[in-house]
Amino acid sequence: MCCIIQHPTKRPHNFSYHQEFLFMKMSMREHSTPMRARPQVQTYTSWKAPIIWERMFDPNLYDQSHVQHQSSVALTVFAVGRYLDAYLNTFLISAEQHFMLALPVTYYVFTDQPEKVPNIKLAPKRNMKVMKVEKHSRWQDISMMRMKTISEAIETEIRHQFKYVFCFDVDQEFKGRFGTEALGDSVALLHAHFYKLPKDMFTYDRNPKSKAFMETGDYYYHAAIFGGSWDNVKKLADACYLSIMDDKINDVEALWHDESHLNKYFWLHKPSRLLSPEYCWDRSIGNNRDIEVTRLIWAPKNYVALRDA
Ligand code: UD2
Repeated sequence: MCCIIQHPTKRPHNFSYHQEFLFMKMSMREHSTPMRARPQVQTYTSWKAPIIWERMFDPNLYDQSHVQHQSSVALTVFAVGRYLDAYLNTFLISAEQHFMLALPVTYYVFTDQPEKVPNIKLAPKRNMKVMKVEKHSRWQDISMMRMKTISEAIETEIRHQFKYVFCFDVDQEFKGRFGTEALGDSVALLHAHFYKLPKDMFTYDRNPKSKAFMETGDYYYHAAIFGGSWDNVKKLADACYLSIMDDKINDVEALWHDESHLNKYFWLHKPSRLLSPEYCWDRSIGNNRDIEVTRLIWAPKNYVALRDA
């Protein structure tokens, strides 16, 4: 097995700065929130030995953990409007090279232009389903209403065929192994821009009128990736969608849209697995000595050209 999943309470002696930081934050939270249910947070981290191993071998060839877990994964991704031409091809081709290679995977591509979805050659036991969705006029609604679509797709299709669901932004490119080590009942991702910052700099929603309002939290999670067992992802999507609609009724919008609601949800319902920012890294971040493997990177953003008015 090439990966180490380290439980925070069993602290190894050779922690890197990043691992030390995560351990410290988890320990602080354990002590500071005694009345809350103790989170069973696990962190997947990079270690030198496994990385060397990864560079020498293709771990997916030896990865048989899915046989034990009988895992199958649905990946949802939205490519609406100009995002399809700009990002979808790269996202899918790179996913075929790195995402859960040992497992049966079906890509659920949600788009307003099904006829433009590229015809990607998929490996055996891997499929793609293209689902037509309405194009909301505001980009904020395209982003937020994904929660409703995800919930409906889980209810009608995914729950009958798959154990796990992973939900991705499309403007990303896989660069390294993103395998079974990332599976869990409820999976969240540390935001690359916030994981080293003090809590008072987290951009939670601070408007008491919004359902996403948070006075305090533990981490700042990134909405570009979340996942888990289908029932947990459905609960998350339903809760976020309900909060988003409550806000609409009350004429408020959370600061970071679906991401604000997702942060509130994971504050109240702790994830069981926490992915390091190496699972969604922004290469423009200068201080990256603690990130030894970048498994997925942000694609260049071009909001002016891609988001419709
Ligand atoms: C950030 C988060 C995103 C969400 C958003 C909320 C990143 C990488 N992602 O995204 O998860 O919380 O903030 O504001 O930082 N999309 C379309 N067509 C559109 C607009 C959006 O398909 O016209 C889809 C697409 O899959 C895209 C996703 O929605 O990746 C999120 O929208 P974004 O990438 O424009 O927002 P961004 O990068 O600020």
